[in-house]
Amino acid sequence: MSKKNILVIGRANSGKTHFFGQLYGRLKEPRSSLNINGTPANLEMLGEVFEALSEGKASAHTVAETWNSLKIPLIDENGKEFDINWPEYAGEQWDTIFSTRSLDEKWKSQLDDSDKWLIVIRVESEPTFPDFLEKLANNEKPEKKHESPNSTNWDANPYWVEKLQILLQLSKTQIANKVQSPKVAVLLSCYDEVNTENATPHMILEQRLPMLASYLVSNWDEDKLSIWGLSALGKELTEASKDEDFIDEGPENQGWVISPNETIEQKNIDLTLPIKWLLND
Ligand SMILES: Nc1nc2c(ncn2[C@@H]2O[C@H](COP(=O)(O)OP(=O)(O)OP(=O)(O)O)[C@@H](O)[C@H]2O)c(=O)[nH]1
Ligand SMILES: [Mg+2]
Repeated sequence: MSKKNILVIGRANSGKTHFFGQLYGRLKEPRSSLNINGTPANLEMLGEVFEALSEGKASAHTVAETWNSLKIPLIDENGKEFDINWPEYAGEQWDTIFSTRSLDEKWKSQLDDSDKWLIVIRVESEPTFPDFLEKLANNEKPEKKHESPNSTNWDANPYWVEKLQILLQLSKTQIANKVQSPKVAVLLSCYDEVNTENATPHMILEQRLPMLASYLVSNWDEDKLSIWGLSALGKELTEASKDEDFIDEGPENQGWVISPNETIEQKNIDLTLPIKWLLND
């Protein structure tokens, strides 16, 4: 049996916890392409999100110090067994990693043990500064800002490229040739917020974060990179909502994923697909 850790990389409020809760529900559905194969030990760490979703509301933001990981035994359609270790933490921890360019012990061992990265990006909330870039292109001086750069006032393009470069360096990955390992799945989260028309997830990433898209494509082996659209909830929920679809049909019938070469017309309810792709060698 192979043991696999997935490094989940995503900012605060990008949808990691709700995806995790929904993914777990899907793993229990026989119609999914990956299924749970036993009961994880510390499932109570997901209790809050399960309870909130069954009441049709959103769960709270993950508390800053949180660092948990859930070991989930899985089995795929062909009877192949895996164990994945899924980290649950507050996205704001990336701010420290980004500004200090270093990892503490917990993160370091997580990085060393993961050869699969799941990058969660809520494209509609990523800050980009097209005006600034336009000024640079026209040789105009951008207004001087007095604040020093931090992870929230960077344009999302250089922010993500920088972050991935930091991680590649800390994981001692050679980039002279195209990266084969870690394998990377990018999930464009809260995809229900995005006006996609006929575009595939890859085209949306190119439109919204062109520098990140070209960085990924030029540095990763094409078989080791895939870009998905993900709506774990299918819609926005708040901590006060009592959504009837969630209450009546159940959270397991809400949410969808768009495969790399498909469009919003081809919503697939099987949220396990990106994980299955990551696990297949
Ligand atoms: N529209 C929409 N909103 C979503 C979806 N998934 C999550 N959200 C909302 O996004 C907010 C943040 O989601 P979380 O899952 O808590 O985000 P997180 O990445 O775990 O954030 P931290 O715990 O702060 O790191 C919540 O208020 C959810 O209601 C989705 O599929 N669609
Ligand atoms: Mg969270």
